[in-house]
Amino acid sequence: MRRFRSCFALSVFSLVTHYAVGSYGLPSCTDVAQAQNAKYIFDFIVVGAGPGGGPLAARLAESGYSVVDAGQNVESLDVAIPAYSNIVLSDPIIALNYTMHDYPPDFQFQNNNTWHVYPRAQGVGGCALHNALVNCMAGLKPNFDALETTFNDPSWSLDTVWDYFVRIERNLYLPQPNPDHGFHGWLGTIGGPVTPSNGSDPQLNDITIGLANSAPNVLDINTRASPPNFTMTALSSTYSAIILGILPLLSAHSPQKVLLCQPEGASQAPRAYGLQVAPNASLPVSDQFTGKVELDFTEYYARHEVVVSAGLFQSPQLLMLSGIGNKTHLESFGIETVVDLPGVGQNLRDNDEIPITWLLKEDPPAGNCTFGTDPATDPCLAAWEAAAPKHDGTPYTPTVGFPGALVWKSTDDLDDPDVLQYWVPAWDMGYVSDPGFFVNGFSAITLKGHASSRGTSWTSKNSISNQSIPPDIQRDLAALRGGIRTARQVVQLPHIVEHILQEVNPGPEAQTDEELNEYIFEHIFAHHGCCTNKMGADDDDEAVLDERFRVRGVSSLRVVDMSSWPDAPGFFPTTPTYMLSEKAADLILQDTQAY
Ligand SMILES: Cc1cc2nc3c(=O)[nH]c(=O)nc-3n(C[C@H](O)[C@H](O)[C@H](O)COP(=O)(O)OP(=O)(O)OC[C@H]3O[C@@H](n4cnc5c(N)ncnc54)[C@H](O)[C@@H]3O)c2cc1C
Ligand SMILES: *[C@@H]1O[C@H](CO)[C@@H](O)[C@H](O)[C@H]1NC(C)=O
Ligand SMILES: *[C@@H]1O[C@H](CO)[C@@H](O)[C@H](O)[C@H]1NC(C)=O
Ligand SMILES: *[C@@H]1O[C@H](CO)[C@@H](O)[C@H](O)[C@H]1NC(C)=O
Ligand SMILES: *[C@@H]1O[C@H](CO)[C@@H](O)[C@H](O)[C@H]1NC(C)=O
Ligand SMILES: *[C@@H]1O[C@H](CO)[C@@H](O)[C@H](O)[C@H]1NC(C)=O
Ligand SMILES: *[C@@H]1O[C@H](CO)[C@@H](O)[C@H](O)[C@H]1NC(C)=O
Ligand SMILES: *[C@@H]1O[C@H](CO)[C@@H](O)[C@H](O)[C@H]1NC(C)=O
Ligand SMILES: CC(=O)N[C@H]1CO[C@H](CO)[C@@H](O)[C@@H]1O
Repeated sequence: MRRFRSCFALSVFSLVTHYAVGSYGLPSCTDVAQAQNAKYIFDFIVVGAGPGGGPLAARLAESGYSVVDAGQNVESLDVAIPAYSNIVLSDPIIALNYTMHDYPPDFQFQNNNTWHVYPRAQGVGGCALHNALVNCMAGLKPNFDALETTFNDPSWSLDTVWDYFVRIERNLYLPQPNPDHGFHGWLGTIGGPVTPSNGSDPQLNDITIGLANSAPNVLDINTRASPPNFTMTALSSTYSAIILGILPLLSAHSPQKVLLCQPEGASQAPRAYGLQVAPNASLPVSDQFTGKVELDFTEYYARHEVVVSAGLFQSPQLLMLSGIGNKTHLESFGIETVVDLPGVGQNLRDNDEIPITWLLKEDPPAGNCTFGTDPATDPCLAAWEAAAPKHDGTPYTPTVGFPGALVWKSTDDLDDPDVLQYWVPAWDMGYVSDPGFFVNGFSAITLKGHASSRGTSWTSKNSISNQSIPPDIQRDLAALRGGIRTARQVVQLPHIVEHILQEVNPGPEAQTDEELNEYIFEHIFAHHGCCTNKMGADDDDEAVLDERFRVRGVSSLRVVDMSSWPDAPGFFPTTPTYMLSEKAADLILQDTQAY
């Protein structure tokens, strides 16, 4: 209870104050209710329509509640074709560029990526607008086992939560029925067990056969049972992000803070009753930001709840701007503390990824692709459009883009796989400023799930400054080195070796642990950041949320997005976060019926 002391002090204080007390305390909820402008009152306000907020907002609206959501609809080829995922990253309408400090300035290694941008997207779909659309449920058992144990609640078991995946999936690649998959949801999925693509490139077809031979148990990656330690899988991908046509959208409204009031009764926690927004204001990390201007504020009110789903950086920032966070930190920005919740912005986690790249002997047909917008000049786009609706067998088809993945345990003592390696028939050094480009590139990316690095997302009004702890944990580095070495063995297999011209990164001269470590430190990348408002038990001082996603010490306020996870979910976070969003919608609807 130590955590809530300041909020009790404040509630006693506000009993003797009145509405519009400004910085001296919270307005009384009774006064606020009378003052609310009916024009701007909704049942729920959801801030952010990414994988965390989108499905939840849609479910609340579907259940008859009025919901308002900040974000704009983006429709373009860039967000429809997974192969365009590198182009869409620089789309000025949606790009949000956060600055990331990988290592302390005095650390012996520095990342060789001069971009130093941590990409995020604004708009309906959130980062699902510009991500690689990988839909992967593997690696989640440790996450849900931990949640089940923390909350002593079987509704968090992987088996139970899996029902949400079945609910949302519209599987386009497996025969029905299948107890692990859904066929009627809103998330179209493609891919599945790998079959040599029937595309136009004999070289890639042959390599795919070689990859499949490297792990004879060709299994679906999205099954309730953990994938075996070394198995060939395929990644399935979505066509559609989130269909949110039913929502009234508030385009480009930038919330400044959550409005909080004090209910009658000293023992009651402050209540969230709305949002202060600045219409037409851009986030400082957006291309549309043209400098500081005087902001006009409008208030939107919520009859029931405010749900913050603005992603791993913006969600803790919004809480902090509302007076919810580490008291010492808030004071340093002159923000009055309503709830001293030191976990806000802490516990920044991510997956770690490291590429290994080769040149192939032949240029693949992707060499003819222009990644353009006109099928008349881009033969690959023409092929993609002609193959609608499934888009099978074209150079832009995601199953060609991801011919397969290997999943294994980095050490025998683990119960579940913690490493996933995906193969890309392209030059892929991750999200870097100057990746170089080779038409005949070929890459394997090793992704360490449940990585040990921790950081902080400290937030000031205009920037996100943060620090990640370098991956100096033996197990993480060993797992990444193991990935590079495994990939080198795989490309020696028949059907693959004859197509390899040469290894380029890190290059055959990097062999010892030390040489590989140096390469890893300089080229590690990640974009699955999370966990900055973690769910946790009552006795966990770092917990920001309880198991119903409620912000501790405040009523009618929840956080549902990547920041809600205590640990990075599995290997790819989007589909797990869609599930979280669906579960949160159920909990909110249950709790709302009780009003
Ligand atoms: C380049 C890249 C590739 C990726 N590839 C994959 C992949 O292949 N598979 C996978 O599973 N995951 C992938 N991810 C990760 C995944 O996309 C993210 O983890 C996920 O989108 C996070 O969801 P979210 O809802 O927490 O936040 P976000 O997706 O960041 O959504 C937050 C939303 O809130 C809005 N918002 C923020 N602040 C405000 C504000 N103040 N006012 C109003 N609205 C606001 C934003 O505009 C945005 O729409 C990738 C991520 C990146 C960046
Ligand atoms: C964000 O990054 C993209 C991709 O590199 C770039 O095109 C854009 O100019 C950047 N925007 C800002 C505001 O830095
Ligand atoms: C870092 O990048 C520069 C420029 O791209 C390149 O010349 C240099 O070799 C790189 N260093 C390493 C260690 O990869
Ligand atoms: C590959 O394409 C040919 C010709 O279009 C077709 O007959 C065959 O069935 C396809 N094979 C697969 C595995 O899709
Ligand atoms: C997978 O497990 C088997 C048997 O337990 C073991 O022999 C093998 O080395 C493991 N492979 C990897 C890549 O961990
Ligand atoms: C927002 O900008 C649009 C276009 O510039 C304008 O039409 C609209 O009135 C603005 N809204 C507010 C609330 O300022
Ligand atoms: C709060 O932030 C201050 C300043 O950064 C830090 O010293 C302190 O340890 C934090 N408190 C907690 C409980 O995390
Ligand atoms: C790519 O273009 C070259 C030259 O125009 C052509 O010979 C080749 O057939 C094309 N490849 C594919 C797969 O279309
Ligand atoms: C506020 C804060 O902690 N900022 C830090 C972010 O990371 C860089 C690099 O490690 C530090 O220099 C900043 O102080």
